[in-house]
Amino acid sequence: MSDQGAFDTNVVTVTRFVMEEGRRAKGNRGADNIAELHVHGSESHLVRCAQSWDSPPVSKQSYGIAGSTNVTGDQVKKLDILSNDLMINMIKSSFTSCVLVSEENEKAIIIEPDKRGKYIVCFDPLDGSSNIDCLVSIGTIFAVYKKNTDDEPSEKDALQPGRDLVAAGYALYGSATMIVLSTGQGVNCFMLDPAIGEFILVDRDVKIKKRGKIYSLNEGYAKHFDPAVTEYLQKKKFPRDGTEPYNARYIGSMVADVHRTLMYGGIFLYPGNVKSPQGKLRLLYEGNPMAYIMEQAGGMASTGFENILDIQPESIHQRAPVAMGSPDDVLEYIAICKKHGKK
Ligand code: FDP
Repeated sequence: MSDQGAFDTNVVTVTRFVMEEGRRAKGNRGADNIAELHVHGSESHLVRCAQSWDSPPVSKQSYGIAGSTNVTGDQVKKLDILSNDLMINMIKSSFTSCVLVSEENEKAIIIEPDKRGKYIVCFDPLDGSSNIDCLVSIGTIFAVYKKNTDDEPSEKDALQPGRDLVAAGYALYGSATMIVLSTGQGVNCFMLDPAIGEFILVDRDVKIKKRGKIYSLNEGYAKHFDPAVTEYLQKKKFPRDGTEPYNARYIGSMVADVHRTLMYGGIFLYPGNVKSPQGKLRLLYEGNPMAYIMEQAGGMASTGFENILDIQPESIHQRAPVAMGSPDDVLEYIAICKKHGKK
């Protein structure tokens, strides 16, 4: 147990936690995955990526928030491009992975033979990038698969259903910097302590509420919603069963909206609509990792018709409609989708 005195000499850091988890899991299905991931330190590299964004105001002033020019008038890279370079370099130098899929790269990155390991990492280096300029919370999302063939690594290796993930999570750069991580044994949250430069376990085995009181989606697209979405929202705003209407919250950064849903309960939606039948969010590095976290926390994640983690991906940047959060809320949404039927 952690010492509660002024100076805690027994804090559980993310590195220590993953090592202990790997040791505990020995003999279980995911044991070698977890241990291997840890031994080669790929998670700690992801952690370091998050850590480097710890002082966003300073970094953003230094580099220029959305690119173009910084305060000294120099031409600078956009933060999302910087984050992408950082992620790629960190993962490559961990010798753990052979294929990387990034939101910022049209094609999968095949790692040079001398730096290869057996994992495939799909990531969105800086999710919510349209929020950078106004300083709203943003994040990094990642999903880790194991290569399941002995063939030469290729883009195809990343086309695995979310059900086969060995680890996933996100870093949220909000009022504090937090890493939320699952290696298939529940969800744990680690907050950055800038004083010691370590991520400390603050929430162990997080579970989402069975039902929440918040719905979260971009209602600006209401004109184009499918009838099922319109009916669901009507039910949340004008309940006929004597319950209180739900609150609406939408940040427009998936990491922040999903994290609030995990913490407070409720439902986060980015459904398909008439204009974009598959919605906007990308399956490999947005839908799947967040669905994995939700399921590991006792929640659900669905397209409205199919469990997100069961989708067989066909291309690395494919989109999927998303409804995730408290199980009772997601089930209610699925029931309405099924009533309306698939288009
Ligand atoms: P962004 O474009 O700012 O990077 O998929 C990216 C994403 O943000 C998500 O983080 C967010 O949930 C969504 O797009 C917001 O899209 P809308 O502006 O269409 O609501």
